[in-house]
Amino acid sequence: ITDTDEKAFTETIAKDQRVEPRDWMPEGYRRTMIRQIAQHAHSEIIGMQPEGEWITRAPSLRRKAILLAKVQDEAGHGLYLYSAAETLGADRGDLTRRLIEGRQKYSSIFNYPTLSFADVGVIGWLVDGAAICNQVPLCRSSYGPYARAMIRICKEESFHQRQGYELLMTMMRGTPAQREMVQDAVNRWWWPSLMMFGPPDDQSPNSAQSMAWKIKRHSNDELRQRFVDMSVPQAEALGVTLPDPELRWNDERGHWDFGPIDWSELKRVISGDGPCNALRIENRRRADEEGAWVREAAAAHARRRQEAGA
Ligand code: FAQ
Repeated sequence: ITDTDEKAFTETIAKDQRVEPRDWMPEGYRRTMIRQIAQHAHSEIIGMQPEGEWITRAPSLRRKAILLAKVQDEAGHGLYLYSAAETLGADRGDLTRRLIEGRQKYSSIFNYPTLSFADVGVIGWLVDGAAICNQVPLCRSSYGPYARAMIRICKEESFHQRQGYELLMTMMRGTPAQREMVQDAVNRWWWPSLMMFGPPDDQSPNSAQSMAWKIKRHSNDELRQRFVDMSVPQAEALGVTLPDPELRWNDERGHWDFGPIDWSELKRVISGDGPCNALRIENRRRADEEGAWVREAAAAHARRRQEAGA
């Protein structure tokens, strides 16, 4: 490391320019970026499971085609993000191993079960909605490959959110039983969606450094509030009740106040003890094992082509 390296990095951040793979960066910055990008990639890949369970049970060919496309998009986001992690020197196979061995995290939200088809709609509306709130500012994140990946991913997430909302609108126009399914799904997913934004600011160990490095542009609580403010009118338009008796408009703050979040639940789910953690990881481990021969064959093919060309 030279003084010039360090100065160039500091200037890049100060001028709101992008750090690129070839640039010198502090080890802590590299580690933080790999951690966040890997967690994000793992979330996309594990996140295929809750909705994927409904592909064979979708109520119509149209809904099946839509859901299949959405889950496929999530796979695409995951692979795209693993590529971004590789630009920092991470190895994709190693990241997957760390996930399977419980040494790297993925979003808490994907450890909840999908009990009815309304859950597919609510995941689109609330989970993709929360993901967009969190990810739009990441399009201006300081690490170039991550910021650029976010632009494309956010476009697809917006489509995902709309499909979820449209699905719920359709169900809300249906029978009383369908409306009840939607309300039940909203009741189960609302609080876990608020937890997606991470611990409160005063208990978020990574925030200060990530904000200084302009990896994060807003705090966890700011983005959570933005999500609540956005979701309340959408719930009204849909005709569902959000399961929080303390939700009320605060004229002074210009925001919706909401009730306390059960942070012990987030801790439990992050530490591996959520309703579906074991199942999600077991499925991922099996998929990794069953796909091993494909990866070996692809590597052998690439090797042979390279030898033939040389
Ligand atoms: N779940 O100090 P902080 C999607 C961890 S969207 C699990 O505040 P940070 C799309 C955190 O990693 C979901 N772990 O951390 C989709 C840290 O642990 P570590 C993915 C959580 O990084 C939709 C510790 O707690 N999106 O997949 C959670 O500054 C539908 C302390 O927290 C992203 O990953 C949690 N909810 O802020 C797919 C977005 N919250 O590593 C399919 C990018 C916190 O120190 C279907 N990530 N932790 O051991 C971020 O913006 C940030 O990493 C935060 C956390 C905001 C998640």
